[in-house]
Amino acid sequence: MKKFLGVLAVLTAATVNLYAHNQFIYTDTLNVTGKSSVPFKVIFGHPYHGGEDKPIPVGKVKEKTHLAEKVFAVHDGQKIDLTAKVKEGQLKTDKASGRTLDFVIDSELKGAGDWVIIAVPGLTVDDSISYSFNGIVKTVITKEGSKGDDWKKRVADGYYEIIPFTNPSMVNVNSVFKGQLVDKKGNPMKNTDISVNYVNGKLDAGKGTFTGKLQNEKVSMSTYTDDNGYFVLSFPHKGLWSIRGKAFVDREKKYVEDTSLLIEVK
Ligand SMILES: [Cu+2]
Repeated sequence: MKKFLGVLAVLTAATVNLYAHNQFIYTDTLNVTGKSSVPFKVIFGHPYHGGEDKPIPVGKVKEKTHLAEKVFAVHDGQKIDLTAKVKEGQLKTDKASGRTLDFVIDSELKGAGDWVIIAVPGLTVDDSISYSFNGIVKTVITKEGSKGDDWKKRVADGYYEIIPFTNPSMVNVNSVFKGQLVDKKGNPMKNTDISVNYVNGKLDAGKGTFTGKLQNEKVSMSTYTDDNGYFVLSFPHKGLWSIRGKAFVDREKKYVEDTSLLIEVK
């Protein structure tokens, strides 16, 4: 009997796959030249499943929901607060629908260059596994060509963050992408899990739909940071990918802190 219980415990632990979960910020393209309004969605789920995904509600703890703790953009070294623009949204897949946090950048898009977008959605509880997630999500949009170095700077003081060495809007298929994972104080995080998910379907940020499947294989991968917090990846498909650093896990309290970066591969 004892032996039987032991096996059962292992099986239960194995089904809680914290590596596959991915909370990320989404917009249809990071190249926003010619656009005056860009919609964003903070999404939680398993984007590599494509339209078969069952989204996890963002900003929901038990029956209570909240909007984002903080959302901001950095452009030309200036911080622009977007928190008040956040609204509750939905993502409808072929199988299910789930709560998202939505916002639009429009009047802030004056001029050219890069806008680094950071969202801190706040605590979310995934009821299906009763784990709490506290993530921070990031991306970079570029208008009329990259300008300056906002995109490769540490911008989210006080939070975990992935810092890219290639502009996230200018990554090429099968080329080398290097990034660094830092902790809340900005120190490199060594030997930390980096998991990567392909947005494997047609996701429309404006309509809030996620349908179909683009690829059957090579839609998720993982690696670890080195002693200096660096990691290297190469992306097999064109499209959008979410890179996630699993910064902190407390299995006893069922609590996870992580950070993600959305990139576009051409
Ligand atoms: Cu999962």
